[in-house]
Formats: sequence, structure tokens, C-alpha cells
Amino acid sequence: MRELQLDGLVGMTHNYAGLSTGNVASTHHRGAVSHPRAAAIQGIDKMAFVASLGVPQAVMPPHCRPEIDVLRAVGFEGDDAQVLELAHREDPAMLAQASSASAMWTANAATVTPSCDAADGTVHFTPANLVSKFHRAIEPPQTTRLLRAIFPNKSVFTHHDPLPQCEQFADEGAANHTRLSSDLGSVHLYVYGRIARDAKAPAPIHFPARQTREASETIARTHGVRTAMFTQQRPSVIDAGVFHNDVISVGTGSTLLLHEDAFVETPNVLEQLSSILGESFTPLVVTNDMLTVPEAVSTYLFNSQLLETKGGLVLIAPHEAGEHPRARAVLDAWVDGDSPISATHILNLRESMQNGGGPACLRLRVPLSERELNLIAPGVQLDESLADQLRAWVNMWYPEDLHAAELADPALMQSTRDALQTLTDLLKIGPVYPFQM
Ligand code: SUG
Repeated sequence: MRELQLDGLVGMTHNYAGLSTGNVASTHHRGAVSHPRAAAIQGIDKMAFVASLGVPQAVMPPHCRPEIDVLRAVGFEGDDAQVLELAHREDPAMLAQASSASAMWTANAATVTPSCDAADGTVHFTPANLVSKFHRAIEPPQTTRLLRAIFPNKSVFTHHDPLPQCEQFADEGAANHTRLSSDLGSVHLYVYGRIARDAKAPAPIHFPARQTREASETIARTHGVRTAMFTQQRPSVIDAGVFHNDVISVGTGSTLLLHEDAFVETPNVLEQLSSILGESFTPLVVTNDMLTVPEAVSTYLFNSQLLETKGGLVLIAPHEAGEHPRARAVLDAWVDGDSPISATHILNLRESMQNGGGPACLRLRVPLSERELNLIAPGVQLDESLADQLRAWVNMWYPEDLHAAELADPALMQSTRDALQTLTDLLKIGPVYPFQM
């Protein structure tokens, strides 16, 4: 089995609107001028680097923004230009929500179960409903269309609808899910922030817990996951800015990197995993003495991408972690001695990081057999040539910088549509956007 990395291509309207309470970077950069072209190039450079390691890499096209139908649905009327102008004048925050390029963080696009772990032997996808934030709750219909276009074969790929759109089933996708495996078998670890049905259960005080246990359980059940474990994120870490579990732990194969405060019951979780996975299970636990939770949040150390390559496990860490002496010391320790990690690479993803999206947020992991890999839409599979074509496409269409007021410019919206038409021609998929249908 190989793990496909499906990265979200950053959209043309990438901006900093401070939309995600509980996500410290998003709040901190509210109102900053964004650089859509640099953001997209940083993402493509990451994809190209991952592909150069021999890891299968594919591209998930951006969503069409501003989402004009959402603005109409909330009562702005007229032709497209009038709708944008009215929204800008009367509710600029709503315009920012309808314009967010947040679909770039495909770790939140869906939860995936590989065929070898599913009772019916197919690969299962459930697009996340993302109900906790309005700018993200508008993503599922487009995500659903894109996943079905990228994984089209109906006898091999099972596409579920998103969970019911309500807080009981609040679901943020794979950012709260880790699949681990060894010679003894595999286990799916689902991490939730709260139990919706139990008002007395521990929950964070300041910031929202975006994933419910009910959502995770429903996904495991509908996917027919053979071995599932459910565990709660420590509420205090959510209040410290860990809005998704992938900000405090990352794992693949038999290796799990985590902070000691990640879960309510970290020692129990490790014991259970160890009993399922056996001796090869390798938890690398970072203590508060090594790195505090606020440091984990500011450096995004645990949002590194952990990849299985022919030469062993490779870690792709964000620049912010590489620059931070204590995070750097952890990175260095992880590749020392008998650690299963053979190399660390530091990449610059600053534009995404400033909205709280690190290397691991930008990718959805899709473990596939060779046969399944051959059945994905061929045009989205990234090689050097596609990376070059995407860079040229970005340089042609993307603004170098973007100020909030420019989101109301009808020319930007038209150019987004024209650019996406060119992109889907290039990737040979579609029609996938409402304007193409
Ligand atoms: O949902 N940021 C995203 C970041 C998602 C990161 N994903 C993972 N950890 N897997 C979010 O909070 C900020 C948009 C703004 O403020 O303009 C934003 O949506």
C-alpha cells in the first residue's frame, strides 16, 4: 500500500480575515495583506518536493471564491457586481467568509479509510461538514464534487455524504484522525474535542472543540472500520490553540509523534496502541520540559508531514519549527540514534502558516493499493512537468498581494472563474464547478 498525498492548491483569494477563533495564527494575522501568488507557489513547491521523494502526490483544485451563491442566500441581491458591492458595504465580514481560500487545508476535506481496513474492501471517503466555522461550512458541496471527480471508480471508491450539518456531528475530517499499523494489524485513532450528548463531559472553556465523538464514531461505523479507538483531546490544549489534533500529534505506520498533553489520558492511549500494534509501536513523546504546548502551537512542530519513503521515514517540518531553538532540538533528537525517522526537511509555508495551516494541514492522506492508485484521475497526479505548469498558471493569474477591499472587485471574481476553467482543462477533470455546469 502507498499513501497518496492530496494537497489543496491555494486559491486566488487567499487572505487574512481572522475568521477562526481558537486558531491563534488566524486571529493574530487578521487584516494583514496576503500574498496569494507566493502562497500558491509555496504549496506547489512542497508538492514537488514530496513527489521528488518518490511519494505519490496529487493536486486538489481550489474552490471558486467569492462564493456568490452564499452571498445571495444571505440576502444580497442584484447582478454579481452588485452582490459583491452590497456585501462589502453592509457586511464585509460575510464577504470575507464567502471569499476564504480555506479549502486549501485538505486535512480537513474528508476522512478516508483504506480498503484493507474497511469491511467491504473499498476505499471510503466522508467529506467533513466543517459546521464549526461558517467560512468552512460552505466547503462540503465543492469538496464532494472534487473527491468524486478525482476518485471516480464506483466499485473501488465509496463516497459518503457529509455527516448531518449540525453541532452534534461537528466533523473536521482527517485532522483528527490517525491510522497506525504494524505486522500485527492496523488501528484508526479518532481524536474528539467534546461529546455532544454529554453536557457534563469535559470540554474547553475559551475556544470551540470542533470535533465531536459522535461524528468520529459515525465515520468509523459507516466506513466499516475494523479496529477503531476513540480518545479525547485534552480540553486545556484546545484552549491553548490546538484547534485540531494535528497541531499536537502526527503518526504513520508504527510511529506516533505527540506531546504528552495531547490527550486526556495519554498514557492509556499509548498502552492500548501498544497492545494492538505490538513491539514495533514507537511513540516519541515530547514533554513540557522539552516544548510547551504554546510553543507547539507557535512552531507547528507536530504539524510536520511524516512520510514513508524508500529510504525510511522522512519529516517535513515548517520553517517556524526549524528556526525555534527548542523545537529544533526536538527535530534533531528525532533523527538521532535508533529513531525510525531518517531525515528532516524544513520548508517555507509562511503564507499558509499565518492562517494556522502547516505542512500536514495542506494534505489529505489517501492510502491506496497500486491498483487503486492507477484508478485516480490521471491529470491531477503531480510530477515535475505538472508542477512547472501549475507554477506558470499561478504566475499568470494570481495577484501578488491582496487587500480585504479587493475581494469586492468583480474583476477578481471573473478572473478566478477564468483561471479555474484553465486549471480544470490542464488537470483534465470536470466539469466540477457550478459555473461549469
Ligand atoms: O480551519 N484557518 C484554518 C486552518 C486549518 C488548519 N488545518 C489543520 N490543522 N488541519 C482553520 O482554522 C483561517 C482563515 C482566516 O482567518 O482568514 C482558517 O480558516
